[in-house]
Amino acid sequence: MKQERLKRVIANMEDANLSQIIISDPDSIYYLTEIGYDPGERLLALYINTEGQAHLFNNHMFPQQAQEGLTIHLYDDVDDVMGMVASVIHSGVLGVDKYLRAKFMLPLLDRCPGLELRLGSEPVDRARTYKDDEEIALMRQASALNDATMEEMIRHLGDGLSERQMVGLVGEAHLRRGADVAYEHIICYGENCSKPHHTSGAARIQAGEPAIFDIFAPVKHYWCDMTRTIFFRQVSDEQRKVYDIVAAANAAGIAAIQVGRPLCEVDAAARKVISDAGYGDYFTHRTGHGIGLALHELPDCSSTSQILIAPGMCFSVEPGIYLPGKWGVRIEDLVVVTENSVEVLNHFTKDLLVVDK
Ligand SMILES: [Mn+2]
Repeated sequence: MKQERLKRVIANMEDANLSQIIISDPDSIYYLTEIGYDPGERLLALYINTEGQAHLFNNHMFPQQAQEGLTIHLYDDVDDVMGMVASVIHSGVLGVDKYLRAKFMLPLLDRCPGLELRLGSEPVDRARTYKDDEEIALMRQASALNDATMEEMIRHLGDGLSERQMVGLVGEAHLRRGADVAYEHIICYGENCSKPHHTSGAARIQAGEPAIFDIFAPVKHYWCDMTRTIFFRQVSDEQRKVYDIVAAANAAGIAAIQVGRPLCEVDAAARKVISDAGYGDYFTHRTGHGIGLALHELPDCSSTSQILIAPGMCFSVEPGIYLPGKWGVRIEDLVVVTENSVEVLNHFTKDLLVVDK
């Protein structure tokens, strides 16, 4: 067990008035035990209570790792696993996280009459929001891998590959450099750049079009995520203008990061640059999202986020302008907040690039 992290989770449980919780989010289980995988339809669950007891329910076919302070309950596919869970919980209130499936939760209620369930994701999610030094080092490592991959990939822009083929090529490069898995990146060309969450398809790039490379992958469980917009062969005056506005919005968002201030101010700073330039209607999403063991996690960096910026937070700053029927530009970096400043985890250039071949 990661004892320091467990202490923080227990403190958060006390704040939330929860004496016991069941965690089924594999990332949260990994956070505390370094055991974490997608169990498919089977149960992988970690029970903890404020006395510091921890029980892991794990199918015997999956990875195990005995560790101090953790009781591991192995089960077989024919065992009554929810009966095993029921045998460790106390009566009263039980926090369950947002991912515990109804097929486990309802049988648990059947076995424990009078048990009161409450949403109990917050104690771990809040702990995960403030990365420790070990996690920050892993976030740096993941983004360094992403920087190198971006550098390599944009050289292939003129190879005639479809968006979908480019997704595959980026995935191979990520794996070759040490990513855990190849992921479904967002790669778009031309008009598809006007759709922030375009599904990469058959389009091939033409001269004068931008290409958006929004590439992400977990590396030793911690995610990188970066976006650059690159132009192919030529760039129009309007494209250059929009690019400069988005780059300025990205810089303004990063400059607004200040410990103790709410995250909505980061969104407001980025948004103001785009609105002042007359493109406010075309910046259609929040400025950023927290990232770590999950690609999207706390803290939210949107216009309504009152979460106060604090050391250890990692999140993206990714403003964009999307012109329907034409094209779009997005520029995304990850940042980590430190005691006295902000460290930008991505170092790949944000200068406007025109790739010729
Ligand atoms: Mn992102």
